[in-house]
Amino acid sequence: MRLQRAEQERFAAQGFVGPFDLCSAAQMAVWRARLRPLLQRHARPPRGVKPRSDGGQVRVLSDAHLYEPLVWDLARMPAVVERLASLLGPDLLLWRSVFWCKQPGSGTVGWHQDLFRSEGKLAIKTVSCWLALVDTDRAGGCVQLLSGSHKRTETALGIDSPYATSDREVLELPAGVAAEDRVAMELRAGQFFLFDQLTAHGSGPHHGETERVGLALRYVPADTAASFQRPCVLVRGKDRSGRHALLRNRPTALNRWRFEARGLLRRWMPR
Ligand SMILES: O=C(O)CCC(=O)C(=O)O
Repeated sequence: MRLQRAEQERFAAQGFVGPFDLCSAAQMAVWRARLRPLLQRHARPPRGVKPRSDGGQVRVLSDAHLYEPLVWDLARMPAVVERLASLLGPDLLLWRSVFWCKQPGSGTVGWHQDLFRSEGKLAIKTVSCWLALVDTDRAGGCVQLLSGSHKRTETALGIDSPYATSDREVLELPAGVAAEDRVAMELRAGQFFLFDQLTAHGSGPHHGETERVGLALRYVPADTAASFQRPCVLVRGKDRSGRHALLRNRPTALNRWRFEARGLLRRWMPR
């Protein structure tokens, strides 16, 4: 399940690699049905985005792995974690998760790089896994990536926002990016891809008929110099530094109330 050499080379050249299979579409339908109540109850428009009265909304739910055992289980699956180990080394932490739910009629998630910072520095070397909970194609607002963009800055790419959702009907190519560098990552339910935090990505408007749902899981090598304000989950190997606060046991819903009580969920997560 490790990445083949050619896949590692593709990741280095493009800034992403996939799709890979986590499970069958039928198995993912079971996961999705079990996760549906969580998303119905807790997914919200990203911070700064007004709820739309006509539906057609992008909704997110951050860090459910800290209190929802099913997300914790998905994030630790060998199909994901073993491939990540080929890129990030043997000791791995999960430090963040985000469900991305796009209702039919929702607009774009604009091009952005995930510039994760620790104490102001770009110190969090993250590789994300984006897992499809439903089939997602170009018409249904699948994630699109700019091949090779992890080697360029946002300014060089001509994209101006760290992150934005909008009602726009098209996800236009930034000026100066060649059309062949744009890749629409169409996935069937149960598939995933891996991408570097610096790879520019976004998603187009959703013209499909059912909600498009994906789970982005963000991983770092355990020896990262970054410090996190929330506990991480050790998904492989050891935290040899002993520096990180770890959530050691499979979580329970009670954790949600613990984190909320400490006000951490709201203060720490930007989306
Ligand atoms: O799912 C999407 O439409 C956007 C995903 C994204 O921006 C991310 O995972 O960082």
